Amino acid sequence: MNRPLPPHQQLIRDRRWPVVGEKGPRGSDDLWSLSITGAVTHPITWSLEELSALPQVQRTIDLHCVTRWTKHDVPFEGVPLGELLTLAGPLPHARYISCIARSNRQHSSSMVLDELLGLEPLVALRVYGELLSVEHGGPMRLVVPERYFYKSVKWVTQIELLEHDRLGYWEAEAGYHNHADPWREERYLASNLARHQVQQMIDSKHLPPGDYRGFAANRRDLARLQACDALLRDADFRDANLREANFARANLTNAHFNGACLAHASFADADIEGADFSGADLRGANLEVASMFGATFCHIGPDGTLRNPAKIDRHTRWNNRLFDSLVDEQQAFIQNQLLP
Ligand SMILES: Nc1nc2c(c(=O)[nH]1)N[C@H]1C(S)=C(S)[C@@H](COP(=O)(O)O)O[C@H]1N2
Ligand SMILES: [Mo]
Repeated sequence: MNRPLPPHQQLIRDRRWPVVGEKGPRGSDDLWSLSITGAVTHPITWSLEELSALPQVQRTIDLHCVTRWTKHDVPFEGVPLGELLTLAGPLPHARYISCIARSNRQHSSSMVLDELLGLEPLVALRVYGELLSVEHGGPMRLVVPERYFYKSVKWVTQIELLEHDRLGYWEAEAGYHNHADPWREERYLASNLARHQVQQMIDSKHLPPGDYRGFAANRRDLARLQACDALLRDADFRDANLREANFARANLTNAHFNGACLAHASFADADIEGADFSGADLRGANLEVASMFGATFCHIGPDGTLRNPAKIDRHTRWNNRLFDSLVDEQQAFIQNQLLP
């Protein structure tokens, strides 16, 4: 059974899926409730007990994380958000919906109301027949089918209807696309870096700590680049010369390193979730990273053939503990390269 995957996603076959983003709510032992507020005729609050007593439905949903992993057929149970909203009665000018978490940073994400309802989202309380675990959003989380998983707010406690949109946490902080359709690969908004800024930093080969999302440096000569602590989500380093570059602690989520020379480069404690290293030269590189879910080191054709394998040698350093966080095919590829 080979169901199609959205573009550039990898399939997780385990029953477990990774914990992404915040790990827990604020005040986890206090009483839980869910409120619908804002542009509605009847603002309502349900306690967790009241929510659990409402009719529960089961929906089997595919999860698509923006950091390139997909997990099929996860059976969630809970209350359809649409039914809760009907009880609250959205006012005619309510066009957007913001879902707010009970977490330290008041995490939130928003969507166009009609569009969200069309996707039949769930306020989920259970998964695989058991209560949601805390790190996966228990006791209650939103689950939005057909959108990248960042729209599915964990520990949801308030749902606010709005006339004007209010960007969510990842959308505002990380430049994640506000529409988030995985089939159209709506991962990021375009970078807002000006070309002359990029050129200046390329010339100096120095990126002071800062936000360089979508940094366009493909084919550039950036040997010995200093980019410690830089935020380089979705950066384009394809076919660049990055020999001995230093990316210590950088955030390189979904960065593109295809075909780059990274010999003796350092990624110490960096985040390379969803980054693509296919065809890159990683000989002597330090990949003792902090996190690498969804990273790619070679492409695998439909018939199982390897395409564009990264060059790895026995001087490439790994955080072996994290091999488990790669999908099976990527793990197997690296382990084969490490055999004597
Ligand atoms: N409160 C809260 N909800 C959140 C996030 C977060 O950081 N805080 N991260 C989002 C992202 S990016 C993803 S991929 C999913 C991860 O859910 P999981 O930890 O169950 O995999 O939750 C989403 N909901
Ligand atoms: Mo995500």
